Amino acid sequence: MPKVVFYYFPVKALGESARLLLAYGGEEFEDRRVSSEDWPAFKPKTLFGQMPILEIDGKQYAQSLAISRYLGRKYGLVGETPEDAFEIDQNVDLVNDLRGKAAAVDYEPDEAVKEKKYEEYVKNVYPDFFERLSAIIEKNNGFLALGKLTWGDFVLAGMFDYLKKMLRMPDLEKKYPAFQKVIDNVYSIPKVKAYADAAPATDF
Ligand SMILES: N[C@@H](CCC(=O)N[C@@H](CS)C(=O)NCC(=O)O)C(=O)O
Repeated sequence: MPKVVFYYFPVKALGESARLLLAYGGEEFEDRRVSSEDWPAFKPKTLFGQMPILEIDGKQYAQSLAISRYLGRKYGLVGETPEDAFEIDQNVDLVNDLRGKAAAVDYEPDEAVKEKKYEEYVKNVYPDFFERLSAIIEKNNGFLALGKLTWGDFVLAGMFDYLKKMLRMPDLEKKYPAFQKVIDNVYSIPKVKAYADAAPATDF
């Protein structure tokens, strides 16, 4: 059996999707939550100077979406055809675009610029993403693509708390109930639920 170690900060954010997928796959893995104090020493030892990192028998793999896509392929969550895989990728990229917009606001160092940008995005940027993603999920019976469970659902469910924090919308799934359907479809899977129930509590 390969030795699998997953490295990320002690939050869900960009790492939880892989943790949930590893749990879904019934993979024995070491869930290494690297503290911000330990990160500077570990950073130079990582492939791209970033986490998450998936390590399999000592070989490192980087980039959260590539990791989730790989695990999805491994566990039969990529559909049947290249076009199926494309549909998942495009919808995951849309979710990731929303994350990128929210991050551009949340990580803006200048407070005045940040607040201005936030107001602008709340009015002119975020609603379009919410409407599009909700329509996609409704059309797909509560999933992100293909009308069934794919690795894309794990990406959305895994980063949802992080998204809400950056969007400053703690009730996003109440305003757009489609998101809750994806979350329920992922977290109701027994192996995923068992992992999530036992995992350390984190805010996002
Ligand atoms: N595109 C990369 C982004 C990874 C990333 O930004 N990681 C952040 C944490 S969420 C990080 O490692 N920050 C610490 C640093 O860059 O020193 C991915 O999706 O994995």
